[in-house]
Amino acid sequence: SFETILFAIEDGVATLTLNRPQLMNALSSQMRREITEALTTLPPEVRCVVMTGAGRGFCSGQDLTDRSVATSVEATLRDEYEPMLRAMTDCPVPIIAAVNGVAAGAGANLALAADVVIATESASFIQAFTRIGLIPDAGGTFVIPRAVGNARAMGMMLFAEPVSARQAVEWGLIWEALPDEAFAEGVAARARHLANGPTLAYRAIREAVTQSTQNDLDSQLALEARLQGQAGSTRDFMEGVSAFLEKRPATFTGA
Ligand code: T3D
Repeated sequence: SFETILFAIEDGVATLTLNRPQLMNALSSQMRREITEALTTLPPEVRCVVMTGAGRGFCSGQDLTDRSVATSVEATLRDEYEPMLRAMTDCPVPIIAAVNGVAAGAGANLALAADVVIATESASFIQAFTRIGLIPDAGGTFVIPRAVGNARAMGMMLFAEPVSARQAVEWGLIWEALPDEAFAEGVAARARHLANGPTLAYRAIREAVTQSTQNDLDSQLALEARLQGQAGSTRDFMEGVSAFLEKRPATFTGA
């Protein structure tokens, strides 16, 4: 069992809640290890993960009270942040970041590493790093310029100002911003949708979209053919086509 996160599974949805609300869910070493462990040991019934934060914030990034002077920042990134980010990008099922409040520093980039980011309208995203003399990490320099272009990425990173959830949607940084009162039910509906969907197709989509940043068109078309070959041999594909022809909703099992 975990001490810094809550982890609960219901109807195929695993909810991972960062749970140090007194520090706006700052990432301690233990929390990074617990997130990594939770995501790499998901039971097979889990078909969607929701990551969220306890209290009024999502995550304030590196716990600035947890730094041992002896540990180098480089080693922390390599040994703890990178495995955590990898556990997200290698996760066999889709991850929704449900950004319930401010997401700062590595906390913002943790959210942006999810497949889908849904924020409450009062949330914001802050590349806070330069305020303390650091550079964006936890994948931020990879994801952000690709999502919003260099002009906005550089502005976010150099000025370290909060970007509101609505602005983040307008810029294409996140999927959706919901009014605070509709947030919990909106996230739950999206999670149910994914947990009842064609899980193997979702995984292949993530792979194709990830590879597209490196591939030329020929390689990407070849990759699509290979991944579609996999999707086309799933039971979910047979079911999807049968359901369409029989004019009924499909029942996907993730196989
Ligand atoms: O190894 C390495 O260091 C490399 C890795 C670096 C990765 C990084 O993430 S570096 C960036 C670290 N994060 C930050 O610099 C953000 C720091 N926090 C803030 O800027 C603000 O707290 C927030 C914008 C997140 C929220 O502001 P606000 O006004 O809503 O809340 P608050 O009052 O500032 O915070 C509430 C409490 O949480 C407060 O404690 P207190 O006064 O009630 O005892 C505050 O000190 C604490 N807290 C917030 N963020 C952190 C934190 N404590 C430790 N670490 C934090 N990151």
